[in-house]
Amino acid sequence: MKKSQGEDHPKFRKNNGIFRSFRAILCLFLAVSLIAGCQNGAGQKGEPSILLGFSQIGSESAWRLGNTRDIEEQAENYGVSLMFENANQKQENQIAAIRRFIAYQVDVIAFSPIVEDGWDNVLLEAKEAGIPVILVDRDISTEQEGLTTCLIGADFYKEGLMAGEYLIRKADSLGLDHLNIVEITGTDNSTPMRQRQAGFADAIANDERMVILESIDGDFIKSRGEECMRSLLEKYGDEIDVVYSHNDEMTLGALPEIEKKGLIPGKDIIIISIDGGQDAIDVLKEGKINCVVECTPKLGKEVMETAIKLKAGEKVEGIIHPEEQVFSDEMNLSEIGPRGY
Ligand code: GYE
Repeated sequence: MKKSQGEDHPKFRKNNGIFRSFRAILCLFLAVSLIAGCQNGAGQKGEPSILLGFSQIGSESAWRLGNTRDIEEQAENYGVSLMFENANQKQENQIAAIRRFIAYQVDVIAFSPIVEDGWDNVLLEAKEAGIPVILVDRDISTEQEGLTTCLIGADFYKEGLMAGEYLIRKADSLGLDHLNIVEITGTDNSTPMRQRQAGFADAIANDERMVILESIDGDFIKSRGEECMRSLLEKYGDEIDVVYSHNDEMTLGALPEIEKKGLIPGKDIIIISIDGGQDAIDVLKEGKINCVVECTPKLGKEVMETAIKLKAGEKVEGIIHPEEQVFSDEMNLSEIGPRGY
């Protein structure tokens, strides 16, 4: 082939070399950015990459740890880049985390509000920044419109109802005509606390056998469950017929206190719990808990699917409640499989 003029000139050869290495560097750069793009959240099925800021409440329970694990696993499955922050049980830490997400210009913010009040300012800031917000697990209380896009979490009122309905069936089956109930509640002013209390109260409202002696704040924490049970036993002794506890952690804290008083949980006192984590199910199988209403922490799949839709500007459902069931001494307990949290 005819060489163009001057092609063999040393200067040209040199330039050609530079061009070749430039091309090689360019190819390398493109390849690296492509790989980085895939790892950085380009979805498996070619969805656009998305950055999700998630503010978790803390690590107070097996439920919460299971929820965190699930969010992290599902973010990976869906190719969503996750900025995860743990607020260690403090609302101000959650507010600061949301402000960092806004400053970082994440695509979507998701968070589990520890309590219902006090979110307006920070959520208005997110709205002004044009960042959609997903409520995970718990709800907020606000007069403002359009601060959040949707709520993905359990129907806590229904959980409370199911707990109350179980108790009515249990009283019927034992032929009891009076039951003194103590209630150990979750974090004051949190959605699960308010609704689990309301659902339970409504379920037993028309049953004259049921008397709630006291509701006491156990903050969803095991050590608080222990303290609450100790003080309830000091106050009411063996008058207590039923313990209705808003989560497994507090239940597991309360049981040894009952045993220390020489009473047998599950027999002398009917024990009702909520969550359905492995530890509580094991104790249910031992007979020391009578009923556990399930509350699943596995919300990650819905959170990721919703975040991807929001990033794409699509409409999302206002409320997503997972299906839940009741585990109790009315059923064949060997049928309950591993819980995964
Ligand atoms: O029941 C409790 C956790 O908000 C549903 O919070 C959640 C509750 C859950 O700490 O164990």
